[in-house]
Amino acid sequence: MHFYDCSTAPSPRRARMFIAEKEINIPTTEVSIAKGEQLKPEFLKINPRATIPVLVTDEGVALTENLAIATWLEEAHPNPPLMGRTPLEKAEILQWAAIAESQGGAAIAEALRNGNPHMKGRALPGPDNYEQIPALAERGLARAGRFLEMMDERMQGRDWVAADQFSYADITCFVLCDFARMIKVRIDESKPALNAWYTKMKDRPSASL
Ligand SMILES: N[C@@H](CCC(=O)N[C@@H](CS)C(=O)NCC(=O)O)C(=O)O
Repeated sequence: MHFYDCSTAPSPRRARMFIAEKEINIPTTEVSIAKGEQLKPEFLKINPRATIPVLVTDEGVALTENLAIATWLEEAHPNPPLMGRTPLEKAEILQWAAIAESQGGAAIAEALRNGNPHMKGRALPGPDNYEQIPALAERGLARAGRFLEMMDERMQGRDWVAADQFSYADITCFVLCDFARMIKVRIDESKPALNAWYTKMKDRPSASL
């Protein structure tokens, strides 16, 4: 196996946390998005869609989506279970990861990629260049704020995001909530339930990698 990581980006951080929580050692290569290494021919041979993370399996298959990486690792290394044990647990975990991606991750990316002058012409990840749309930056900012409010509501009276256990859903929600800092949307005492869970998540050794 080989893992392609980028220490500054949220999607690879999700996979990195998942691997760490599973206590698996995988040889890793850092791909710097800041230096544009994801667009170099060497990397495009590994993932033509030019995104990170990538986990290349022993069979040589490149898994380029967090869900694929997590699902595959869970099958190969079932303990500790991070994708749920019962059908309902599995469904709830996938549901909350999907909600976080569409309501949180997409909103934050919209705000950051359409508003940051360093991302001019790179409004979407991937091999093609897209121009920024300033109105999307504004909309993304508003949606990211709503995402944190929704997460605060979700965390009221619960320890974990889904299925009453630490899971892939917590990793996804934590990384995306944390990444909202990049657009100056922060978790604070105004969201006590979210803040308590976020503080607990931040203390996990996998969160500091
Ligand atoms: N759906 C993918 C998303 C991968 C993705 O968009 N990665 C971003 C970093 S967070 C990337 O590679 N960006 C490259 C770029 O900005 O050019 C996943 O689940 O991991």
